[in-house]
Amino acid sequence: MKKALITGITGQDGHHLTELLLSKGYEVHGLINGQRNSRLDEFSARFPQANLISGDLTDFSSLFQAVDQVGPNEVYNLGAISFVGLSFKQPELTANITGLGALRLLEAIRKAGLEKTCRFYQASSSEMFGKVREVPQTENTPFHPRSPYGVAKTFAHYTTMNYRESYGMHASTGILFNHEGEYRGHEFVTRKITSNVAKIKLGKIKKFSLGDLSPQRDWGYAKEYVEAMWLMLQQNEPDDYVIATGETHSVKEFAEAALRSADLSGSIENYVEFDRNMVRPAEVDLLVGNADKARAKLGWVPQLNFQGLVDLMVQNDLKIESRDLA
Ligand code: G4F
Repeated sequence: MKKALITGITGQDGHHLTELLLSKGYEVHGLINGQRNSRLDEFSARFPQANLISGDLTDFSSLFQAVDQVGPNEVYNLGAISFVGLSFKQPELTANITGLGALRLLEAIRKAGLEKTCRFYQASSSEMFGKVREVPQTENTPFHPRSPYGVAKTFAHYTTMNYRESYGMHASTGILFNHEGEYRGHEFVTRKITSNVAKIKLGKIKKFSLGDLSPQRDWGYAKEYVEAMWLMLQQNEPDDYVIATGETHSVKEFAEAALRSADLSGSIENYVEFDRNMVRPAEVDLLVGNADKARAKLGWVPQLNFQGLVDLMVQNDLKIESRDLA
């Protein structure tokens, strides 16, 4: 039985990846920082088979102990301060967890003597492209990060490549564009929109607020994106892959699609107010990825289209928001 160790296991991608690996017969281990919270309770209830180990990406000895104790065949580094907005408020913590965390984990694998047997996945991000140098973005597009989060992810990305080249590790990176779904945190714009649209539909609120509506993102379905992570670690050779749909839409278009999905008529101004506090010191204006390499080498193809993703999230939130009305 293959053993996997996942950091950030209670996050959106951790949920989907655990589901996928358990369905494939893996023994799944996950790193948690030891403090109870609602996400952890929800995760434990959903996946009682997963073994949760105390540890933290800021603490090398706990990482070494976890790697040494589990002896994983595959490590997925999904742990991060992943909310870009927060990274501007806590840049040092972001660098420590999101950037140095990857280095500590790779070093823990090496120090445990597993560098030749353990495969490593680094969750890189399209946020590294930032002020984009070309459209669409590929594995060869230069990086120009625009947030402490993007800078930290770029450090972790190059560190992963460096461990691959220096120590021959099977270490791959997935440059994942925005990916969303039913486990998405409410701080991210898509979930903020779909949960508030559901509340409006059910008469709980009349309006909600958003920041800049103009940024464009390449939004895909998280459940499909974790399959790409797994596929990367099944290849003979490690590599770097863009994972994206190839379509881009503005935040405004996402909100309009969500209103449509809930059969709410009228213009967006009837439902959305502007919140200056949500505007970032530097913005990423346009992301759209070219996943041709993943298509050719991994056989990975995105399935759910933009409106399908919006519908899935709105329907999920309508179900959740209806519960306390019953
Ligand atoms: O949903 P977001 O917070 O996602 P963002 O910043 O694109 O980052 C996500 O995708 C990255 C991949 O490119 C990941 F690496 C990262 O971990 C995360 O998953 O914001 C999307 C856009 C931004 O331009 C933001 O300024 O929406 C804009 N926005 C407008 N109003 C808002 C809001 N974002 C949030 N979170 N909340 C608002 O009210």
